[in-house]
Amino acid sequence: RELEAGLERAVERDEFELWYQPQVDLRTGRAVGLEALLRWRHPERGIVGPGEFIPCAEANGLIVPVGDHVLSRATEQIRQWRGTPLGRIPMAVNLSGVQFHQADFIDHLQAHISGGRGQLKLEITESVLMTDLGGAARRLGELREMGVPLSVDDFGTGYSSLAYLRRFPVDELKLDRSFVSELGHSEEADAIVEAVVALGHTLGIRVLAEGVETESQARRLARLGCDAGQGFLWARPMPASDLEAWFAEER
Ligand code: G
Ligand code: G
Ligand code: MN
Ligand code: NA
Repeated sequence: RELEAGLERAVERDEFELWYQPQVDLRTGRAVGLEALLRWRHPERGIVGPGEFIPCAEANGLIVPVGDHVLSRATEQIRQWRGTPLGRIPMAVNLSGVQFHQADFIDHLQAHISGGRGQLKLEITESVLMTDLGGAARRLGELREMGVPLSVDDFGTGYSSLAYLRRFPVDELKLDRSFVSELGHSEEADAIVEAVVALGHTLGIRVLAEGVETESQARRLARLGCDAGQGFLWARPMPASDLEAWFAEER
C-alpha cells in the first residue's frame, strides 16, 4: 500500500528515469542496440529498479500511464539523439502484457511515433505472447504494419511452442540469461544455445544473449552462432549522459 501510494505520487511528480544498456555485436564487438530500462528515483530510497514496482503497477493498472510515459520519454530521447552517433542505434523499450494488450495501445504508440518511428523497437516477454496467442498474433501484425520491430524477451523461459514463432512476425529472440550463466557448467547449455540459434536463423530471426558477464561466455556464444549480447561484461544500465560518454569512448 505504501508502494502503491508512492507510485501514484511518482506518476504525478514524474520521478521516473530511463537508463540504457548497450547491446553488442558478438563478431565485431560494436554496439548495435540499446535497451531502455525504467528506474524510479525515489525521494527517500534512491534508485529503485522495476523488479520492485512493475508487479505492483501491473496489479493496480498504473502500468498503463507509466508505460505510456516510458514510450513518450524513449521516443523523445530517440529524437534528441537523431543526427548524433547514438542516433544510428536501435532502442528497445519493454512492454508489460497489460500495456501490450490494451485496446488503445496502437493509438498511443502511433501518437508517440507520429514523426516517424526512428530507431524504436519493442520487447515483450515470451510468456505474455503465450497467454493469448490469437490476440498477440493480431497485435504483432499491427506492429509489423507500422514497421516497429519486436524482440521476444526472456526467450526459453515461457511455455513456448515452436509453432508459434512461425506465426508470429518477430525480429529477435533474447535468450534468457539463465542459459548464458549455465555455459561452461553444463553440456546441455551449449546444446540449448545452438538449438535456439538454429531455430531463430532458420526463421530469419536474430538471436541476442542476455546477461553476458564474462569474456568466455561471449566467445562461446559467438562460436555457437549468437548474433549479439547484452550484459555487465560490456556495460551496466546507465543514465543517458553516461551512455553518451561510454559510446564516445567505445568508438
Ligand atoms: O533493469 P532491471 O534488470 O532491474 O529490470 C528488471 C525487469 O524489469 C526486466 O525484466 C525488464 O524487462 C523490466 N523492465 C525494465 N524497464 C521496464 C519498462 O519500462 N516497462 C516494463 N513493463 N518493464 C520494464
Ligand atoms: O528486460 P530484461 O529482463 O532483459 O531486463 C534486463 C535486466 O537484466 C535489467 O534489469 C538488467 O539490469 C539486467 N542485466 C543486464 N545485464 C546483466 C548481466 O550481465 N547480469 C545480470 N545478472 N543481470 C543483467
Ligand atoms: Mn527486456
Ligand atoms: Na529478459
